[in-house]
Amino acid sequence: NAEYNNTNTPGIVFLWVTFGIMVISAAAFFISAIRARTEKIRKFSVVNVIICSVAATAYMSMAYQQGFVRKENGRQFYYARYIDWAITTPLLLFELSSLAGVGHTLIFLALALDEVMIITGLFGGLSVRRGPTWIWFGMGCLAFLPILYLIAIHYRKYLNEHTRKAYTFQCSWLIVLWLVYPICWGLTDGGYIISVDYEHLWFCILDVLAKCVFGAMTVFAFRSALPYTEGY
Ligand code: RET
Repeated sequence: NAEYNNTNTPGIVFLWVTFGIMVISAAAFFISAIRARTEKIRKFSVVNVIICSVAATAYMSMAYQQGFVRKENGRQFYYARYIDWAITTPLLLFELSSLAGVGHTLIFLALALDEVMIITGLFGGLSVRRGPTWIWFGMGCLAFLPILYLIAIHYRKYLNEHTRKAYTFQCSWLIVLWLVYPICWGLTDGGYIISVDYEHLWFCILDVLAKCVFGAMTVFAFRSALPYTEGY
């Protein structure tokens, strides 16, 4: 059924609104980067400029009804999301890792696992046969588990009295939101349970919370903790 498998007016509106939110957020983080008084605050601001600009690009491509392929079952598959996630989720993990003050080697490990998670989601979503779809999904979840272990448990060893509160909040926020993504994936690209318009709605809400709000918390709400983060 065409309405269910395609983006209709509501979906287009969600996509343009989210595009606008990403552009405004990128501009706010840019101003924060220019005005930052310490290099650490500037670093966190710049990471968020990149995250929101990349997301804005993906949202524009989807709002213009590009950035998708049509699967053999007739449903639109928006690969633009995965280009966005492949670039922005490592940056979000880099941001959280920098807040914890862990070294480059552990950051590298988290980012590599994150890439595996996103790319398996892409191949799972592209697959039309049901078997491979869920095998890919399982593999993505397998990559997600060690990421959760690293940020929820291992990274805590690196915290100091100044960063502990900020990290605990940001880490909890990230984990709660990131756990919703695979569920949403199961209902959309994986299981086709909900329509493409609702797919956009839920991913728009998640992306604004996981990128703009997450970044604003780090850069604005927890600004005073940033100079105390370890590393360069
Ligand atoms: C997939 C499917 C494979 C299994 C898992 C997934 C997790 C995705 C996540 C995405 C997070 C995206 C964010 C985007 C923008 O801010 C790829 C859906 C575990 C956690 C935070």
